[in-house]
Amino acid sequence: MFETLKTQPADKILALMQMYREDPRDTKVDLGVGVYKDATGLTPVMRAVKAAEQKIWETQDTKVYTGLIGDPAYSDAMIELVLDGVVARNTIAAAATPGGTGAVRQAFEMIRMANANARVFVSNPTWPNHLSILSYIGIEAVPYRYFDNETRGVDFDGMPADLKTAKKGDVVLLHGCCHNPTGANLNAAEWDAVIEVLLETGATPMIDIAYQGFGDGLAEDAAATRKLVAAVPECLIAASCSKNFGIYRERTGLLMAIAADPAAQALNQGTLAYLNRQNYSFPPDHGARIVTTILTDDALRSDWMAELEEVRLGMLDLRKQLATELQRLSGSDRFGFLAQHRGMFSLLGTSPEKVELLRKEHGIYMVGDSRMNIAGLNADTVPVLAKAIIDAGV
Ligand code: PLP
Ligand code: TYF
Repeated sequence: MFETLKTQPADKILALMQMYREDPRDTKVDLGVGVYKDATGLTPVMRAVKAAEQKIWETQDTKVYTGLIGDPAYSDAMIELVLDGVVARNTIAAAATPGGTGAVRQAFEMIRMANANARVFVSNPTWPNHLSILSYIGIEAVPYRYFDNETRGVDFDGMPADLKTAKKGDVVLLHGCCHNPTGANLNAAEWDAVIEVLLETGATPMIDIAYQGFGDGLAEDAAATRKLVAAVPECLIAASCSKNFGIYRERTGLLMAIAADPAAQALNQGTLAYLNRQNYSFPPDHGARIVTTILTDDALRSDWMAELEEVRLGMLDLRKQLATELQRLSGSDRFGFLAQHRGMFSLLGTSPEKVELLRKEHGIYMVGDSRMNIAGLNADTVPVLAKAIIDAGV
């Protein structure tokens, strides 16, 4: 029967990872997949994660099933990390999921269950998985203007105008911070304007927050999410612990559904448990237990925060180095946006041909849309990249 299957398109980001591995040049530079790397190119296990794993190993006396929504202590810890008490706990339903991707997938399924005709408004561009999962489960994706290729900032003339065409029963997907793939983010006043549009249209917001702590700081990166959640009657949040805890392969995420009142919360909570059961019964526990152990232990939490802050500041420093070097080489400020962007990524805003040229001639691997993972750089490769960008005529 399986001869009827069709070949599916590969994930371009993951395919690039493979190409990089196969390139024999020792001068190659990997700016592809969104994984944090230190100056030596390693993705270390964070100190607090190691310590939490040791604590878990020493104290865990069973590996019996958790609940369908995971361990409630994990939900509580993550709700506090993301929302910090801005709405009453009894209005929030939550379920542990396999990574942020699992949370995104379950959120889309919940949307489809609630309204078979729902459309999901997505930024242009957005993380390719958003589009592919929406298409796979049969939800219409409606792009809204987001990236301005002239300024390499947010097109804030276009974005609210497009969001105004959403209706009650539609969903507006927003990146909570550190937009993937562009690195361009809304400022506080622009978030306020988006909240106004959401209130006017009655569309339901969904926030994907996968990089809390990678932009301006843990609290700063959640500020827009907190403000929005406090202002709107209902909201979905898909959170990932892959990046900020560096536990990519443990598959640790949380889906939150915030309702107007506790009665609606109960319905949401039951739906999240039902969806987990349909897809995998119990969500993975090890990563969630690491996160809970860290967040509920003062010493581990502060050590984790300190290491995360080092990671964040390191990426910010690389941004500044790259912008400065490009300013020197180009004699212009046209690359200043690199220092304004936040998170792991910046969209260079150049053509696929130039991206290919950078790969073939210079061994520089960035995603085809010209997304660069800033964490893939170090003090030695910043000048190499800057020179290649100028030589390629970007
Ligand atoms: N959402 C966005 C925007 C992402 O960039 C990612 C990737 O890290 C995720 C969600 C989910 O990642 P994961 O499933 O690895 O937690
Ligand atoms: O955008 C990225 O590079 C990360 C990692 O299917 C990732 O979000 C990439 C592709 C994918 C899942 C995660």
